[in-house]
Amino acid sequence: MNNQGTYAGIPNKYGVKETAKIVLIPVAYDETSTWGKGADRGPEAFLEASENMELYDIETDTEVYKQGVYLTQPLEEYLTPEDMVVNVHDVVKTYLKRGKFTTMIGGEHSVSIGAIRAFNEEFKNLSVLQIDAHADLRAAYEGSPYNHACAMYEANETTNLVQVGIRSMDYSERLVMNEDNVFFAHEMASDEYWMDNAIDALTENVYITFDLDAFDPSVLPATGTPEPGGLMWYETLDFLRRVFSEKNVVGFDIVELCPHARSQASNFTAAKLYYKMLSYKFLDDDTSIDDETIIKEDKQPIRKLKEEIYVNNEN
Ligand SMILES: [Mn+2]
Repeated sequence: MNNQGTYAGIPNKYGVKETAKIVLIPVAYDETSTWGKGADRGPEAFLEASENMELYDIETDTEVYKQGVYLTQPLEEYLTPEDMVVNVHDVVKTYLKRGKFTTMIGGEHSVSIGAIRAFNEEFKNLSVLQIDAHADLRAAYEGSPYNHACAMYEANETTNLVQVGIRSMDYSERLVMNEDNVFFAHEMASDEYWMDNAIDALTENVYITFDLDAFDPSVLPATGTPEPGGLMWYETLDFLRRVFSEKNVVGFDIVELCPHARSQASNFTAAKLYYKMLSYKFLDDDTSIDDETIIKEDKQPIRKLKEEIYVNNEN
């Protein structure tokens, strides 16, 4: 990834490290994906789409970027998966120590391992809410415990893991899974109480790891391992808004955006999801519109999307 401007092209004064309440860490990493490669290009496509997104949120009547969003340099170019996990842990920990609301855009799902480790050290009785098509509970895969298929193994051992949207796994994962905390997609389709029950399964402090393949492929096709029968847009927003309102969400990540030239809408879906989650988090803080701030502040110049973001566009 190249050196970059502010998140979403927000005015510089809202992107200052010292004063921003929110930190966004791009992790451009894709070493272990087994099928569709390209999640390392996810952060750049996400940031480009974010720059082309309106910053006023109609539903909440807020402009959450005014809380300040500091965009860090991208984390990338690791020699080993272990190096990646250790570095993500250290960087996330640095911002948690500074009291920042710390968020991350991946990258493949293994980028969450180090982040969850850092949050679990900083927050008592942490729940991890994993929204995902896949259980990701293997202890090791293709020789590594840091494969994306193992992204939640450690969280399952060390936190209260709640899994939502699951519709693909190996039988062996069922043996380590806490099924009271699992909301399978085929059950969610016919259970009108799944949101209540999932929220009841969470403790007060919640870290959300959102794998974009949780969405139905009709909502977001550009992901490394798509699965049919996923979450729709508005039910996802309903659920997230409830989680943010009823629990103390301490941070989150969004992973597995795998940009594709023929489905650029996916980049915008990921960008909007991120902004919605911030809007829900800071709903009670004052970023509502008042007439004195209505004078439009100029956004930064918009970057042009480079062709090389797309790796799967041969056909
Ligand atoms: Mn997944």
